[in-house]
Amino acid sequence: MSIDTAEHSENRSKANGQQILQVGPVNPAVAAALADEFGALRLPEGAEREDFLEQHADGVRIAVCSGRVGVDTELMRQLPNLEVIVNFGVGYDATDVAQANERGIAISNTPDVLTDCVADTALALYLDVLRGTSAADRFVRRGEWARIPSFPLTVRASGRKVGILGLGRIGKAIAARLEGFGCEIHYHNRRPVEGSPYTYQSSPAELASAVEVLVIAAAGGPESAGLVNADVLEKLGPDGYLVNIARGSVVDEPELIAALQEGRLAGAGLDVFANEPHVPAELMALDNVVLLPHVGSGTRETRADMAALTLHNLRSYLRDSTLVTPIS
Ligand code: 8YV
Repeated sequence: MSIDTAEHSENRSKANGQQILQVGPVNPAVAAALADEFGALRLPEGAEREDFLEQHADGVRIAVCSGRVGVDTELMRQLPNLEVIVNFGVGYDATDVAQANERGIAISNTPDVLTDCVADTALALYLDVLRGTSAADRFVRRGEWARIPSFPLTVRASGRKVGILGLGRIGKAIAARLEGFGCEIHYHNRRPVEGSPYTYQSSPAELASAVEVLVIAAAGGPESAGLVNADVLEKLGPDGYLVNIARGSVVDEPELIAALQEGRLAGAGLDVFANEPHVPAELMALDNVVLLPHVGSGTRETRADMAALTLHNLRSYLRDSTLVTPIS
């Protein structure tokens, strides 16, 4: 028997699959392990859900979810013996963290393994929205190049003043990449980051006033909701650009749409939206907006690493009630 198989059968003996609940769709490798290795329960959608919970809720100790679905207020209340939430994704804002804290329910997430890919996505959006690469691609595909010899000029991406909202792991990785483009980096964070070489600004509005491009890398959740509001967008101004790879909730989306439509903001590169997968038609209509379907961490390598870390947390909890990467 290989070590791996030995560990798996140990898990199986300790874990009663009826105590593990998969909430919502999860990464295929995680879903396969939950079903085949652990025999976990899966929360059904729709009409069957209440009957299922009546039958199984009391036995559930462990919930495994994606960051997009999380364990919300209502579901957490319906699971009286929940001990731990194993979250696939670095963000866990879809989970009711306040209730989890009150009840002593632990949460794990998947930090670090996705930092590079999310930062790369931020740079892809940065370059695209400033240099108009997606718009230029559309221009070529529409056959317009033959008619109009030159695509409209764009703006220089190198050497800009860029503000990072949220200088955590991902914010720092974005800043490091932007340094390679000769950018001057400013940031706002809940508190100044000790030893940071970048210029601290005391509020999102101060940050927006100081820079030409604002990149949002702050965690989602109640504390950051609506941080990028009408005032911040106004400070960024008609020559300013917004990039968001964090959470749609950090931005006041209707205000962002109004600013873009009225030419009070030069453009936006967005991987995240207020109500995913809904993307407002007003944004789709704008050529100076780059829209991605929340793919920040979406590479084969990173998703495999996130799946492995999710399962590592689950196995660790089953073994000795510890988590490898608990949220701090
Ligand atoms: C994932 C993310 O796509 O990690 C996060 O917080 O937003 C993305 O990496 C998502 O969480 C998967 O559920």
